Amino acid sequence: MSDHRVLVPILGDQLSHSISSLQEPSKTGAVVLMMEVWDEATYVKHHKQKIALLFSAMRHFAEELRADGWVVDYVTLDDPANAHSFTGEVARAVERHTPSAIHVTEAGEWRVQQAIEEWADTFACEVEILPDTRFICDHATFRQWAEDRKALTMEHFYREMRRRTGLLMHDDGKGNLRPKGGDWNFDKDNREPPKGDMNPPPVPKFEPDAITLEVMELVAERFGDHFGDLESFRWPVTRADALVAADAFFAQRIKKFGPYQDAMVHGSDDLYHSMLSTSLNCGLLLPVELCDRAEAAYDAGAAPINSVEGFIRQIIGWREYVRGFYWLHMPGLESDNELGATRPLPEFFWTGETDMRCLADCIRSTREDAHAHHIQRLMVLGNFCLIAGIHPQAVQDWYLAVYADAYQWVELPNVSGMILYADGGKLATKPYAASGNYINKMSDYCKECRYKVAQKTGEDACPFNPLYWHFMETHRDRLSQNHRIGRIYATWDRMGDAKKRDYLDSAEAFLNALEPARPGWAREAAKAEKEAAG
Ligand code: FAD
Ligand code: DLZ
Ligand code: SF4
Repeated sequence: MSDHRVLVPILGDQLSHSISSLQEPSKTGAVVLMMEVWDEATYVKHHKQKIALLFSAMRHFAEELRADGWVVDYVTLDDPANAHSFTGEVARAVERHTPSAIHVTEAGEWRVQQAIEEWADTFACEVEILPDTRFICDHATFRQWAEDRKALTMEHFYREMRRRTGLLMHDDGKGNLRPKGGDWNFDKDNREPPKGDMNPPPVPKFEPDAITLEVMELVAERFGDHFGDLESFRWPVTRADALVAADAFFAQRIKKFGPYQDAMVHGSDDLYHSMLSTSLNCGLLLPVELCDRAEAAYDAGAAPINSVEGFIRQIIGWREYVRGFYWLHMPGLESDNELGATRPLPEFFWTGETDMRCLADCIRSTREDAHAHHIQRLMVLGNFCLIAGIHPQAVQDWYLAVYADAYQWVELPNVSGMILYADGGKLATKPYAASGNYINKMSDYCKECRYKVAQKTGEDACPFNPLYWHFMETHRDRLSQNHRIGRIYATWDRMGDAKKRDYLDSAEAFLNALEPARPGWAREAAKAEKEAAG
């Protein structure tokens, strides 16, 4: 029997030395359990780089813990006795170590949390589930904030988080806490279209070390049929590397992060974005430390307020808000489909083979880097899924599978709420539907596209144009009542019947020609494979 009495399972997105489960037990009285498990790697068929990122970061983190004096029991995927699931592996570890207690930090995802909550009944030891203190807002606080409100407006939540953390706040000399820069929100200054001579400084890339190379070999062998390129893997996999990436962002790119936040340039995935979400979401970096650094850049005069406020808003505003929203609305959020969308995801979301240059480029960067930046996810890929009426679960599975930063708590509110309006407007007050005009204004995509952005109908028209009006017409009953979007129907009605018919026919011709994704990519395929394997 082992002397170690507390078992501390650390999940793949809990790779922070400050994680709550590591704070209480003494190093000599604990065994840390880390598990590479088949079920987590395949419940959707994650991008190869996402699996490589997590396995490599987990292996590096285990080494760091050992160097720090912890006893770590690390189960690799190719362990012949691997039980394939978190609960199965904890059961094996309980047999090996006979702990008197399990201390675990709450899971990021609802599905995993359900499993953890059953451990107290499954195992003959005490199970303590600790809060994830890396987030600023705990579940109870978000619930309380949401309880008294009719609308869950992100901006109101964000201001509370500013007051609570003191980030970008100062005393006005009369004892009042005021936002730095004189305003709470500078979003209006963050909508510059791209310029030809932007030249963003390059994002640091990290050559795979021996651990990463070994993991990449494993991923190529075991997950070769998953979406995405593997050889181009260059993500940070340790805190030290993630700090190098953060240093580069704060030294070189944050200055222009704000103005070009919504810009899109063909062939350029990162522009002035931080590219830190993969490190943040698995725990290599912490949200508050990044916000502190952004504020320090502002205080030192090294970055303007619109960039710094925009960055901090994404993190203590949107990131915290979507997490609270997710836990408030799960499990229903997963199956919400307010607009009754039924179309399967098109095959080109996996192959990138489409003449729509904007979509092809976003899918290219998704395949090459397991990343696309926010406005690509929202206004190109997401906008297409919304106005083409793609089934929410197909869209959720795609986003969850293809991005290296995707975990359901952050992916689902963005997909169901922000892009698809599948939650019926709980998150966004109106659907973010747009024609080709928006993409043309904010990108250089349209100039060389086979479709003509200025053409409204017919075979050469930018498909976003007829799809936009087709979507508006399809959901007229509901959307004409929406005060933020309803007025658009006056424009539609002024077009007259023939023009309207033209739009609707063009959209239907385009939609009818879409090839649905072949089975094999997403959740259904993973389920069928698991059943076939017994
Ligand atoms: P930056 O542009 O540098 O932004 C800084 C940070 O702000 C990000 O690292 C991220 O932590 C946070 N952030 C920004 N926007 C959001 C947002 N809407 N929700 C939550 N956090 C935000 N982000 C994820 O981390 N995981 C996801 O699975 C994910 N899925 C998305 C799906 C859709 C449909 C949309 C529209 C957005 C999604 N986002 C997701 C948000 C955003 O696109 C990514 O966080 C961002 O592109 C990551 O790149 P970055 O680190 O360079 O971000
Ligand atoms: C995403 C993922 C993958 C691919 N693999 C593992 C794994 O093998 N072991 C692990 O501990 N976590 C993994 N994860 C993350 C989990 O699926 C899940 O997203 C987090 O535990 C949050 O609940
Ligand atoms: Fe995309 Fe339309 Fe522009 Fe082509 S013309 S790049 S399809 S928005």
